[in-house]
Amino acid sequence: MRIYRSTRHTLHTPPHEFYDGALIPPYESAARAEIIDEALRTAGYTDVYAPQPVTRAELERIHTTAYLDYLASIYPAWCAAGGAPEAVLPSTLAVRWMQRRSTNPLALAGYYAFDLSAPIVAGTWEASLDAASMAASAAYAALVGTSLSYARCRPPGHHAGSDMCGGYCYLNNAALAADILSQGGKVAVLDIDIHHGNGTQQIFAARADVLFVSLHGHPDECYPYFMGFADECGTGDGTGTTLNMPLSFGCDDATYLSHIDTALTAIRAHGSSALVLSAGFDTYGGDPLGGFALTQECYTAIGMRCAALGIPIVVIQEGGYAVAALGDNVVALLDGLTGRVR
Ligand code: SP5
Ligand code: ZN
Repeated sequence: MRIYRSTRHTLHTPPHEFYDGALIPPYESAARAEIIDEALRTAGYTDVYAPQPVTRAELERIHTTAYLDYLASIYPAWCAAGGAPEAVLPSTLAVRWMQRRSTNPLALAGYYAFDLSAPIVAGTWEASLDAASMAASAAYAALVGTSLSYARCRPPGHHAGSDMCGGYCYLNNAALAADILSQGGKVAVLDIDIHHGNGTQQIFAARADVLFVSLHGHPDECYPYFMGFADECGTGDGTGTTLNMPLSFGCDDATYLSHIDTALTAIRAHGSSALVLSAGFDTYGGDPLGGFALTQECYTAIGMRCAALGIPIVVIQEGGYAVAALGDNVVALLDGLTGRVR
């Protein structure tokens, strides 16, 4: 198993996030990556690779040119326009019947975001590019025969749509990996973060060659609230290749694994030749941003079931905010995927 990682994520260290009315220290922190790296080392997962830089052309297959230009340039423009240097974090969002694009940097921040959970600082673009590069490198490795890779992406990506950031996400790492893998045939994305992968769903909504399957907290009670319902099935050519499985808070291992089995049946039926596992661990019992009750053992069980597909797997790190348990939970998933018994 290959591990892709780097230390450039530390360039993305926002001072705060806006959370249900308050500015708080960010849940999505560098400590998350550090505890994962330490747990992988301790567990003997040491086949570590540095990513090759993702190209602009690869990114433009899933994100718009204007959005990429925005991410690359907004921080200094925001500061020059009088925005607080602490972070680009908009006060006004473009929503429904007010969506005219502005050229004012203070307004653009509200045009390219769907929430206030994606603050941009000086190093956010560089860190996001590095995370995307890990996902792309892992996908290319799979295309030439690597059966399993884990991209320790930070910042995460599954909330980022073609032209919007949100939910700690800027570039959609899992979508990038899936798009690259689609050069080799049909691909499935299985999203197991507790939050619906709204960005990934939007990017692939109209594509029949990429199946998007998500298990997540029901939108009635769980972020991102406005998407992820069971009746969203895809659009146009992609009708039938989006499968949402919203689950109630309190979900336990047995309930979760029965839905994983349903997801894997759909992936087999699609004829996918590779799997992207959008792996969030905020389903863990006690996660401060979660509401499910999964145990560490459940991640091993998920991994074993995915491995039984018998196709190459690229694991993309998404959420997980019970930091003390995060490293062990990642190792548990990888143990299941590799068939390693401890
Ligand atoms: C990648 C990822 O996991 N992003 C998650 C972003 C969550 N953003 C804020 C969620 C606010 C929900 N408030 C629920 C209170 C639970 N105690
Ligand atoms: Zn999440």
